[in-house]
Amino acid sequence: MKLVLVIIEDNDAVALMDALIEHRFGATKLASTGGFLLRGNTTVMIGAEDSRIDELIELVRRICKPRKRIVPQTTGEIPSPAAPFEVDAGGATLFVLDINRFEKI
Ligand code: 2BA
Repeated sequence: MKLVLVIIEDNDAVALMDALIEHRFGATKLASTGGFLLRGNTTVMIGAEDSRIDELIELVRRICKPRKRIVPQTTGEIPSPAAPFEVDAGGATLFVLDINRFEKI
């Protein structure tokens, strides 16, 4: 058993959750905030059998496509007059963790 943490853009969340349901993966969706941009993103926790991890990663790859995004600079919450900058957005950041024990009570 593995726990896969998938951090994605909010824009991709609905499509990914739909695909996870369709492919019968159990998942929990959390609202999260990126440490660099300090903007909302989505973290999805998925517990899955080891044999299904490649299938899961392929699903994420198909739905969460990388793209560029222009981001205004801010000082805390306040927009700054400094030039906006470009970051890679979309795509997904995944962590695959070993799980010692999984129970539903
Ligand atoms: P953020 O930390 O808000 O980062 C958003 C995007 O900003 C990053 O996309 C990257 O393109 C850029 N970026 C991040 N740190 C940077 C830096 N020091 N200098 C220049 N550009 C930088 P991703 O790398 O695809 O990451 C997307 C989101 O995934 C991150 O949002 C964060 O929430 C999470 N993440 C990425 N790496 C992580 C890690 N090692 N541990 C935990 N979470 C991570």
